[in-house]
Amino acid sequence: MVDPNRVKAFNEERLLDHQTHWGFLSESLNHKGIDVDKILNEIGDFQVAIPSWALGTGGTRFGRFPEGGEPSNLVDKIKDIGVLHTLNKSSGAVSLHIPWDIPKDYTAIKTLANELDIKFDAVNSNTFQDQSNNIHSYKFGSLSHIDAEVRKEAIQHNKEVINHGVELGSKALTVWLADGSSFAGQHNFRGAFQRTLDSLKEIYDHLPSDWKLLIEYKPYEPNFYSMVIPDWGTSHLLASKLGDQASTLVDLGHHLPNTNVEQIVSLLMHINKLGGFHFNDSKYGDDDLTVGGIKPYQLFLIFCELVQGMRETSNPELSWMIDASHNLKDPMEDLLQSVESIKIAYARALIVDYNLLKDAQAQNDVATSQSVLQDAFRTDVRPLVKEAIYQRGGALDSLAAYRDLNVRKKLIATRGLDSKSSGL
Ligand code: RM4
Ligand code: MN
Ligand code: MN
Repeated sequence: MVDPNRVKAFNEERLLDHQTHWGFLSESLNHKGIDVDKILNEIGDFQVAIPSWALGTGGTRFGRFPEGGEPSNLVDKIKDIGVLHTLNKSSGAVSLHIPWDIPKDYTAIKTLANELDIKFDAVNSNTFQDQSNNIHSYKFGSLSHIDAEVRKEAIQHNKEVINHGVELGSKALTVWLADGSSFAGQHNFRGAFQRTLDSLKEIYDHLPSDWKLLIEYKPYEPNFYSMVIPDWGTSHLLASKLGDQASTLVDLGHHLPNTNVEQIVSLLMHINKLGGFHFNDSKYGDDDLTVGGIKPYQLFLIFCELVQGMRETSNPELSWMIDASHNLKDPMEDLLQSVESIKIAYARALIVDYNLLKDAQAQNDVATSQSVLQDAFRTDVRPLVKEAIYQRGGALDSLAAYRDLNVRKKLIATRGLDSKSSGL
């Protein structure tokens, strides 16, 4: 684990440089009438959950090239998140995936997480793979399956996931279904939808009263003709039929190319039905690339809607999670970059002059509307994000600190080159 004193020493070397940049930026933000302390707090408070499967190297269906030193159990995974959080003070939550990461000793896991200032965010169920102890197969679906016995097993699994989450202090269950059909005629659409709704009702009835059910959607993959929950409309239809505790979860990669995700975010928040967010980036489909790596402007526009939604609607607090696959990079480096990207987009969205934007919109002044957004987007907010993290005790440059402290080398030395992480 990382010694906070090493982070301090690392920061000392960079402080002067940072202060020069921060001095300039804070002055110009003040000049624009922006409440800098308020924004610093908002950025500092923002925590993004790390999924328990993201600490290992991802792969494609062709191959996987691990770096070594991977955490092979939940304790090690939480320790790795502790390293990230010590460096960036922004990854103070874990999102567990069951059954890849079933907690064996709740008290021990909770104590460790508590020591590292890590909370338990949404728990994720998995009915997209058969597990060795499955009685039935999910080959032809789970909650939508034609056979009631298979549906029963999938429902029971989700209830067990809730029970694990209750023990740890989670407050939400995320359901992503791989259910669908790959050939025309394979499914009766209405039948598959109705069975899914009926199964979700049983899971919903098992939720504690202070829990949420977050429903993900995805247009294709692993099924390529139809998915039972292909889009936000279907997810919302299910959530609205289930009740107040159910809402839609937007995963950035789960859209057809060029979908206007920011509009989806805006409308879901307008009706208080946006429950959570999975961050990643993509060029073609569910590529699970580093968030902000390909389309940073889209990420910024999404954050503009999130910021306005958080200020102007009664949408409940969201569950934020990174949902990416790290094939080519050290997973921890990728996660540090992801969190930084998210905070940069958030910071840019926080400095938008929304009053000016609304005035311009009211006058149909299209050029000014665009300029207002681009003015914020083109501002280099990195010193703002650095300052927010620095004030919380994090590193001025988390990726450089990670490398400086030789974290991966040390993990390989203790865990070995072959240690493998559970997950996809
Ligand atoms: C899915 C979906 C889920 C995640 C799995 C691993 O595509 O994004 O959120 O749990 O992948
Ligand atoms: Mn997801
Ligand atoms: Mn996905």
